[in-house]
Amino acid sequence: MPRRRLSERQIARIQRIQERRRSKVEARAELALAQLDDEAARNGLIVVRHGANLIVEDSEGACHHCVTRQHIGQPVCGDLVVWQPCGPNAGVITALQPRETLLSRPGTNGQDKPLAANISLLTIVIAPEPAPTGFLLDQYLVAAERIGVPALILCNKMDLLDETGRAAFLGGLEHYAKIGYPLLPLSLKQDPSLGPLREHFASRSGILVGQSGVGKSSLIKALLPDQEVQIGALSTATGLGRHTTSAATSYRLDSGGRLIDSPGVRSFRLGAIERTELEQGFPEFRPFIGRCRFSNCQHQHEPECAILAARAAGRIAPDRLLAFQQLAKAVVRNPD
Ligand SMILES: Nc1nc2c(ncn2[C@@H]2O[C@H](COP(=O)(O)OP(=O)(O)OP(=O)(O)O)[C@@H](O)[C@H]2O)c(=O)[nH]1
Ligand SMILES: [Mg+2]
Ligand SMILES: [Zn+2]
Repeated sequence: MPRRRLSERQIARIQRIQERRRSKVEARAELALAQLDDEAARNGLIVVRHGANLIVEDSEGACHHCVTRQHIGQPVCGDLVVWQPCGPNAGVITALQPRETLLSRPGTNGQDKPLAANISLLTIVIAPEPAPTGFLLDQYLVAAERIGVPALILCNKMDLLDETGRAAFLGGLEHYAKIGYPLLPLSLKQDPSLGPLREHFASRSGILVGQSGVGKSSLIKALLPDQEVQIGALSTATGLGRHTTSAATSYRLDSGGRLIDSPGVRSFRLGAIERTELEQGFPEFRPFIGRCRFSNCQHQHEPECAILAARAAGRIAPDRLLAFQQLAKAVVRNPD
């Protein structure tokens, strides 16, 4: 269905309604707080956020429905917070702890929207079906480099390919492993135990990202059979609609690590970034950066371009250079 464009008046009206709603929640939070004493303040972790409603996990693993005070910022999944209980399994978030990392994606208004906080491993899930599109993988890898966390590439649903198809699929990705992004082929259908995967997540704070339908939630469900996780099978009750993940949700692993399931995307766009930042997002480019003849080299077809020379020498994969060139056109702020 084509998306309807809203008039400025309609947008202003929606904003006023949202503001009213926010003030109501804020008033509720303040009222609850007025009746509490500071001594009750506790630490917690945001499990999931649905608009103004958040679920906070306490240090014993129990979950509480919380509202938040507006002026403390926007807590997101994975954030560490201070909260005060008010009533059974309910509370008010009163402070946001400093974040170690923050993964964002651009919102519809052009501003970055925080997705998950404090992650220490970005896991990009791909599959033969739905087939990878639009340099999504490369964009996520740039995002990982920007926030300084390691990335892991999970190739799920390998059961859908025969031996030749599998060799072709994985062969096309081999260069990622060479530049330091581990590649883990798996099939939940054939090996639901996920042995090698568990090791990667042990005592880390991981997130699964990627296209809708690649099996992110299924992977979490297989790791945590006792938890309720929404899997995208067709609804058996109605035959309509898919249980696709709607909000980033954090799960506690037995190993002490955590894993965040995130809503699938059709495409991911890095927010507008500088060319130098995009270049740094391709770690295999780094030895060659600053060595081109022109200081503002676009690495397209300029003479004496060190990046093009590195591709010709087999030190940069052609697909990665192509991804860089496409992304440079799409996301670089003030391209010259
Ligand atoms: N053949 C095959 N199917 C799988 C495998 N893993 C998951 N699936 C199926 O893929 C479909 C989508 O799985 P989900 O786990 O909901 O995918 P998701 O990535 O969480 O999707 P979103 O929540 O929309 O982002 C389900 O029907 C799963 O049963 C696998 O290894 N092989
Ligand atoms: Mg899902
Ligand atoms: Zn160049």
